[in-house]
Amino acid sequence: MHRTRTRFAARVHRVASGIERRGVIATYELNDRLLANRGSRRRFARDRPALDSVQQRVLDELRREGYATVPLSELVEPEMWKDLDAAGERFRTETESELAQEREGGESSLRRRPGKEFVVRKYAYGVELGLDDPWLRLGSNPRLLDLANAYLEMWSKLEYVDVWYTPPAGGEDERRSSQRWHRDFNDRHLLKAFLYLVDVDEETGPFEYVPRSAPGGELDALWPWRPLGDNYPPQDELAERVDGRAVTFTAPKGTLIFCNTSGFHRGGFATGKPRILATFTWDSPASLKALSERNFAFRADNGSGLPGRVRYALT
Ligand SMILES: O=C(O)CCC(=O)C(=O)O
Repeated sequence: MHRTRTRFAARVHRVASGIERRGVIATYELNDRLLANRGSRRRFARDRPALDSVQQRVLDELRREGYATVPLSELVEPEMWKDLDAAGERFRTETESELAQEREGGESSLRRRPGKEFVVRKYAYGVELGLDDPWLRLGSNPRLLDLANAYLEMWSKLEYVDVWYTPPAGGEDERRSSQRWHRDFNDRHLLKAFLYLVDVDEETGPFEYVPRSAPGGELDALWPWRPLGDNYPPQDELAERVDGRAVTFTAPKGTLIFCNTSGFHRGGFATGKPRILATFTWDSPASLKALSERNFAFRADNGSGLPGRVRYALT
């Protein structure tokens, strides 16, 4: 009897989660084709950003390969990079002092996410950020936002802003979660940026990417992106199919990597040195309606003077 009831409960659970999945997928597709994204495409089409030659070069490469890199100082005022560099150093010092406390068995307030404990995060989820935050300012900076919008061909939403500290893994550790090849679940209209805050070499867990694997690219049929799809393929099979075409981003501090991470990517398997980076995600309003959740709430202290596309990205 008990056995029968357990089986019955498992079946109910399976059917219920199947229905829930179908509901999430339908909500996403409806918002992509008809509802939320239609309005954001219209807004973009009414007022297309004029890109300068640096932005245009990045956009062309993104469209062709799914990624592009640029020194941040070519995109924003040198003063802004100086402030971010200093803020990155402060995060490093605070994190390293708390990590030392943890090693000695003391309490720490370091933020980590279940399932991806190897990354220490400045914000994780549930923070309130205003434009006094240098990282939010960068994620909503019109030079970056115009690029994201031009790539996605819509007014995008800034979904995620954070700074990550990844200590070197222990000698016995194997690659876990995002250290393994995967497609991001967030959206088919997706752009991420990673700003290296330290020099990243092979021992620092560089970001890696399979060019042209995002939806619409030559390799998009390899375990294709689907809403709520299975986004971690068998790793050996993927490596075989990719056949050495993956790019490894070893690069100096201050490098900004733009990337459509609905294509295959992995990274953060630091072996010898800690990796510190800031990361940003822009995606479509449909994603926020169905597939993803913003990690911050925008505090609009004096937001009334914001350009429309910046306010849209943050709210
Ligand atoms: O840490 C990395 O280099 C990869 C991160 C990643 O997979 C992601 O942000 O989706």
